[in-house]
Amino acid sequence: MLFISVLISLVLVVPGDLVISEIMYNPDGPTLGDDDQYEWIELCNVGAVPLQLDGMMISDGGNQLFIESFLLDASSRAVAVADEQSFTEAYGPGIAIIPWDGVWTKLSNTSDTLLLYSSTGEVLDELVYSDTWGLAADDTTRSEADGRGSSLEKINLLGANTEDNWSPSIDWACPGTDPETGDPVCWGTPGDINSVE
Ligand SMILES: [Ca+2]
Ligand SMILES: [Ca+2]
Repeated sequence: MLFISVLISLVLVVPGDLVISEIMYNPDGPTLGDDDQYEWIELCNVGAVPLQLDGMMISDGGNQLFIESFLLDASSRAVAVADEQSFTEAYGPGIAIIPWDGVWTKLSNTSDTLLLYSSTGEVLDELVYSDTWGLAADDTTRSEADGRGSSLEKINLLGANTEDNWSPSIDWACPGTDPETGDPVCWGTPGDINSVE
């Protein structure tokens, strides 16, 4: 077992191995709750070998999340969450949660730059998102991901972090109704394949 651990720790993580695959930057207040309790960031290991995330960092230029020891299997996802108790109460048990130290890097509800660093300080992924991403053509108000219950999901995990490759989540575990539109309110797919992939 020690031998296996040493081998894994020697795997050099390079850009493209690990990606930011989904974010909940503006949780729906009426059905979910406050941002500082219910925001989360999903990472996906799109490589072929397990990755040790210990020493990696997520930052938006303000606060930093220092990721602690966590082994993410190949083709698997896990989430860094603002508040583990709130997250588990909302989504239920069984979703892999990435342990971190520091202060939650609160995700802007307008636009933000999210950076994922390797343990050696290399930028593994960079997401510059906006609350205009995913705004439906016939909607003049706000995107489903902007406080209406959906998360923002990456469509092609191997593609670029451009607006056309990210979309509000759809059709998964819709526990509420949008008070403005009457539409179902979903909360994304943390730890699971994205609804728009
Ligand atoms: Ca937010
Ligand atoms: Ca997901």
